[in-house]
Amino acid sequence: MIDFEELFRKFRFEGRYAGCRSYGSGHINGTYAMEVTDAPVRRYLLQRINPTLFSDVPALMRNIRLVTEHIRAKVLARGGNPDRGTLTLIPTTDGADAWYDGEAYWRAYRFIENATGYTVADNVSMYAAGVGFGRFANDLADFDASVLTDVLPDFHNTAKRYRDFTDALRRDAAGRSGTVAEEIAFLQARRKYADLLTTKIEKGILPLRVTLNDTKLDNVLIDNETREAIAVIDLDTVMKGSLCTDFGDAIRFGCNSAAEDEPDLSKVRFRTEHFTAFCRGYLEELWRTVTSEELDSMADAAIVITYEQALRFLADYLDGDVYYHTSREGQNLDRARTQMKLIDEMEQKLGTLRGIVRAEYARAQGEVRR
Ligand code: ADP
Ligand code: GN1
Ligand code: MG
Repeated sequence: MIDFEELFRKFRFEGRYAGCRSYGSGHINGTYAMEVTDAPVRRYLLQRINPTLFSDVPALMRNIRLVTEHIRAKVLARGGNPDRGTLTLIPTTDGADAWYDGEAYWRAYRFIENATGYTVADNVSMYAAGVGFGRFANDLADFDASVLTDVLPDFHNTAKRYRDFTDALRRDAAGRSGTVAEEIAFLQARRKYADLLTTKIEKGILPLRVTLNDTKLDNVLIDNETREAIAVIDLDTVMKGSLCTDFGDAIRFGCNSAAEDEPDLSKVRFRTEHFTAFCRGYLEELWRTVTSEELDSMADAAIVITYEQALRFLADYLDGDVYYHTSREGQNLDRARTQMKLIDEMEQKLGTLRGIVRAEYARAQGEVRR
């Protein structure tokens, strides 16, 4: 049992402890809303950082502090509210970024109220997410990526993810490989995707920038009233990477008409109008920054990153569900299958998707110049 009242005393919170409940839909950390009374704020966001995954939490927290300070200055410079425009860390009573309980680190943020992280998108939230992630990339365009620690090396190295998948298959730790022959064959037949982005990054064709590396739609908070993007959250994976990876991951998640773990595949469709909406917001923010190689790789990156995620989900299913939080049997397999359905649809529409990227880029240029 976690003693939340004791945890409350470890941070420089205002007010008095009034309760704590599990919160949000993340797959990695333990997230809680800590309620307080007698304070100007109603609650704080408290997280138990996944200790199996993150071995160097002080370095990770330093990354987050540096990046949020940088964005904070940008938000202030454009006259915005920095308490809503980025995450604000609440220090521990000792002035540290996180508190260690002997097993795991805990951290706390200001709670960004009246905002939602969507798990299934509509057009408006996809456009807003495009703006939010695009602005994030722009705000960090002048940030020196070399000062950040690579907390999860090879995180978006698809070739490495393919090798990990092959290892999981060989181990077959949960004895499940015989039941997913069709899924395994689907991924093996598309082996070419494993090298597509990785090679371009290694050769320097795609430049390295500061990227989020986890641009799920629910990692950008959208204002409940204005429906505008407020802040990008979930900064654990901020590292150097390619813009195409962030773009592809956002499309993978946001263009799905159903939830990531939807068991009924007839509900899972790739929403081309969401693709257009995201490109619009993203390129309105980033058209001055993107290179023509990045533009040319964006639509393909959506397939590659969806493929990478399918490898990861299926590998975790084969391993016996040890990485992603699951709440039911077969959830990681359902997740892998939704990714495969999306890949199949994107493959059929690839020409159209490439055209949309170009058209939205031209539109963004024209809109701003007009
Ligand atoms: P995970 O790494 O497990 O995905 P996140 O950092 O994304 O964890 O947090 C989980 C959820 O908690 C988010 O999807 C979002 O809904 C919510 N959340 C996170 N930080 C804040 C915050 N500062 N204010 C309000 N909600 C937040
Ligand atoms: C995890 O933390 P969360 O739920 O935003 C994962 C991502 C995956 C995603 C799939 C650190 O994201 O890489 O794309 O699940 N994060 C980590 O839903 O592994
Ligand atoms: Mg998250």
